Amino acid sequence: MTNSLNDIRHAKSMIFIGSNAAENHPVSLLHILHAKEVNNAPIIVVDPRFTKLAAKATDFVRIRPGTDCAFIMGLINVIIQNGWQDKAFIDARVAGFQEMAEVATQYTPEEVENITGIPASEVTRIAKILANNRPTSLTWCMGGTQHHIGSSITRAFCILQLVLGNMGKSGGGTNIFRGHDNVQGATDMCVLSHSLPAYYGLAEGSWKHWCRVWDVDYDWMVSRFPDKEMMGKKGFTLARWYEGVNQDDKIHQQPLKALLQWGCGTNSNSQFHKVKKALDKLELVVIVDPFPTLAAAITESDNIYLLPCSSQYETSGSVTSTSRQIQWRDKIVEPVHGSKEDYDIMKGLVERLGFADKFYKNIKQVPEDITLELGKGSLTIGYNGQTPDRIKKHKDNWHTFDIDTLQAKGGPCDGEYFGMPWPCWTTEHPGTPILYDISKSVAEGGLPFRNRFGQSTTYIMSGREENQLAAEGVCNPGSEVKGGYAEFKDVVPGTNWKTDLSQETIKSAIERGMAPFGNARARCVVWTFPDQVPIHREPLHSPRPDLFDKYGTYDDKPNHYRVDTQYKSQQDPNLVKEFPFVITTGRTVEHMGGGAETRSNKYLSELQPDMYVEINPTTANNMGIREGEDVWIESPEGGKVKVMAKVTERVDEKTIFMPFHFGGTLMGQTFTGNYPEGHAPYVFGESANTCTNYGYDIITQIQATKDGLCKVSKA
Ligand SMILES: Nc1nc2c(c(=O)[nH]1)N[C@H]1C(S)=C(S)[C@@H](COP(=O)(O)OP(=O)(O)OC[C@H]3O[C@@H](n4cnc5c(=O)[nH]c(N)nc54)[C@H](O)[C@@H]3O)O[C@H]1N2
Ligand SMILES: Nc1nc2c(c(=O)[nH]1)N[C@H]1C(S)=C(S)[C@@H](COP(=O)(O)OP(=O)(O)OC[C@H]3O[C@@H](n4cnc5c(=O)[nH]c(N)nc54)[C@H](O)[C@@H]3O)O[C@H]1N2
Ligand SMILES: [Mo]
Repeated sequence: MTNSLNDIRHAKSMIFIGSNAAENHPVSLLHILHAKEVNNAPIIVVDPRFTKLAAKATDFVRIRPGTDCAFIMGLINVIIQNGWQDKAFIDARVAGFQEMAEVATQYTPEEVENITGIPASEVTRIAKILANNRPTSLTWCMGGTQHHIGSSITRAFCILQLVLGNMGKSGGGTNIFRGHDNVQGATDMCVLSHSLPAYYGLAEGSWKHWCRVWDVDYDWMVSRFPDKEMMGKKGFTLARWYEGVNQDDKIHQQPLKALLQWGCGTNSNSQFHKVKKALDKLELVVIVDPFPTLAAAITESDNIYLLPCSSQYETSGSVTSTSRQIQWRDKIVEPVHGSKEDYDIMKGLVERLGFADKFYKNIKQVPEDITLELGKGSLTIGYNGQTPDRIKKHKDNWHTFDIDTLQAKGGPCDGEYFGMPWPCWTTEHPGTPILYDISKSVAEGGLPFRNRFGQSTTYIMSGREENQLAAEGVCNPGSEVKGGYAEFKDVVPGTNWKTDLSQETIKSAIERGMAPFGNARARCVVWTFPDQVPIHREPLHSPRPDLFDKYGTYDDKPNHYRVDTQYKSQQDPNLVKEFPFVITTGRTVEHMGGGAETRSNKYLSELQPDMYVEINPTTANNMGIREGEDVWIESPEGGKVKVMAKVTERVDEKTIFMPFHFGGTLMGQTFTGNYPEGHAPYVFGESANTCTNYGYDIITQIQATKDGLCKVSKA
């Protein structure tokens, strides 16, 4: 999130695309509705469904799932054709604009209508609203990402904001409302398979950096891997761990024998029936969770251990909010029912694996020393200025911060921003409330765009050479260099701002009024991606095979996160004949994720006791289906669920929607008897993910759980 939830109060218009914040981020509505009421800011909601957020919108745009990139490129095209782009901003701070604009011309309003189902006149009308009401705050959530072109879609969102000149401005920005509590922190620590913490990647220099932070010998680290190639190779993703066992798609490493799930709902994986098959085959499954979770019930072999851990109320430590704020949590009660804190379980595991002398030798006081260690290493994102003492001071004085600006007025935190939003470069820095804002000095929380990709580039697409640094005279106030500059290095010989643990490099940059990471342009062209400029590609399983010639998918990608991944070989033009409905999935306010927590809460279970599928009344009438009756939903991958019909105009005639919070029943068989006695959730049902299709983003491997095809029939 470039801005913050609170900063949305300054928006002059808002666009939510693939976000149902009214159900999934209800607290944010406080700020969204403030902007609507006080600034008279229009709210545009782009969603295949008329959601609870759409009910608060001024403009609802119904879109066919998986076609957002075409819509956004269409908006960009209309904006440029009418000369509504922010020319000064683009000239000063954007790279690759020409190449991108050329691609956008293909997406005329009529072509956008053909692809997305949004009337051409609406495309032009929405573009005009955005042009006339700047700055716009743009929010996307999972409706934008869970597609095989999710990374192109999200890049298109960012480019739209660049074209309108809405980046680095209060009331503007790209504001991705994050998922779980502390998921921003989890992402920053990279609890993922493709990078070391803080986005350092897996290069040799990255390993050496973290070895220095952990005070672990680099050669010892190398000796832990079969070879150096494996050390630098991305691992399996959570979305496809089960391929390591089932190998329906060929894998490129040893088969998996054991699985440790630490706070994971299991039924959150697409093609869930394949997950169950893998769970049964594994030699060892360990679950660390406050609840037994579905894995415990659904696994039929006796290979499973449950390690009950405490919840957030029974532990303390630092967490990172969606607005990049670091916050301190105090323990409310001691762990109940003999559960242990996550820290204790982790320590016990590390001790038994024999690594405690390596990784725990500098951790004396838990959790303060952990926060300090991750801050010491995470220089890339400026986690070093937020010491436990400062974070606790913010918690104790939260009432001194202004709701509009997030800045403290007087008191012990005077002038600082709440939670010292990262990057917070030094222990004197106030935090960065808005990323890429050049109206303030870097020492006061301003920043330019980051220089990461060299200083000049010749585009492969056009052969044009362009300087990647910001234009002359474009910089934060007080900058010693009046214009673009490269990242800082060699202040301490042999290091750069990311690897200099003394932090002298960072300090010297700030003293000179400059950003440690340089002052560059934001890129519209990513020359290392398969689509250098975002383009539309039809969902793998699409209801529009007539578009495959022009907007087909990628070639299959072998050895992608260690798994051969299918694209073209999945895009079968005949599939729609047998599976004519588009399936999309998501959330409801009453439940959370896989539902282990909320279906174990009797009040929430009472509010939403049933698994259901949303079906349009016309579709239901044509099939003779009544509200509350059971229907079968079947996927092309062999998954099949029997669920209750919720007949509603929220969805159109070609689309169905299922929440993914249920579990306990799999293709008609119920497993709730397998929970430890007294631990089965109050309510259970089929999992939507038994019907989600094959499909993974070409860059991130996120599962395509928001588009796909299915068959619907009366049960
Ligand atoms: N109550 C509750 N709150 C939650 C969660 C929860 O489970 N329950 N989960 C948390 C987590 S982990 C996350 S990641 C966030 C997610 O928050 P959201 O992303 O808002 O949640 P979803 O309901 O999955 O999807 C949002 C919307 O995307 C729409 N959509 C589907 N396909 C498309 C498409 O192709 N294009 C567009 N434009 N829209 C599409 C869906 O109809 C849905 O209304 O919520 C967090 N908050
Ligand atoms: N079809 C479909 N599938 C989806 C999605 C979708 O929109 N549609 N969304 C995807 C997204 S965005 C997400 S984030 C995933 C979510 O999927 P999961 O993360 O698998 O789902 P949750 O149920 O939120 O799982 C969190 C688990 O953590 C446990 N937990 C809570 N607090 C603690 C704690 O302090 N310590 C430990 N150790 N455990 C704790 C909970 O009891 C729960 O079992 O689902 C993904 N899957
Ligand atoms: Mo999420």
